[in-house]
Amino acid sequence: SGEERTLAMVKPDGVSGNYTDEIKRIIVEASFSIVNEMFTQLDKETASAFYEEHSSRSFFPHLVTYMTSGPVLVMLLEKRNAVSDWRRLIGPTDAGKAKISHPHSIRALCGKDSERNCVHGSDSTSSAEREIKFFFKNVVSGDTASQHDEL
Ligand code: YYY
Ligand code: MG
Repeated sequence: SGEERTLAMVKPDGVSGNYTDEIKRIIVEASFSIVNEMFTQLDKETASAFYEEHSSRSFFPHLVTYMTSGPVLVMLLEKRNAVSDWRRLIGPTDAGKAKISHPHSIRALCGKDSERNCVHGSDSTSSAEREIKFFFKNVVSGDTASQHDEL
């Protein structure tokens, strides 16, 4: 069918700033289906494992603190070209720069800087596969009833 899946997340600053409804409107408007979603609070271990690829970076401890500072909304999105379309919608990592270079992006809308950038998106189809499994272990194609049993 050409459908593709990606993992999206509204990070703690997006949730506490009450941006989830607006972000979901943007998602639906852009023709994504929300296949599954989960509102959850990440603990240190889960946030560290999710961002494992960045574990040697200087910003990592601070990133983990930020990601565990409040609840997040994790969403499994589906459409054609979901991975690249969602990355384009969220804009560049540094939300401060996004406000200038991509003023209509989601990170420009609700992010603040290179850490508190409001939303996550998988950066490739292989990352998407890993991240979807990370949060929605029990999802098989077409199954919408699932949960993360380690949270
Ligand atoms: O995929 P994306 O979220 O756009 O950026 P990554 O380079 O994968 O970094 C992941 C995450 O780490 C980013 O969303 C915020 C945080 N971060 C940071 O706190 N400081 C940086 N200089 C770079 C990234
Ligand atoms: Mg990334």
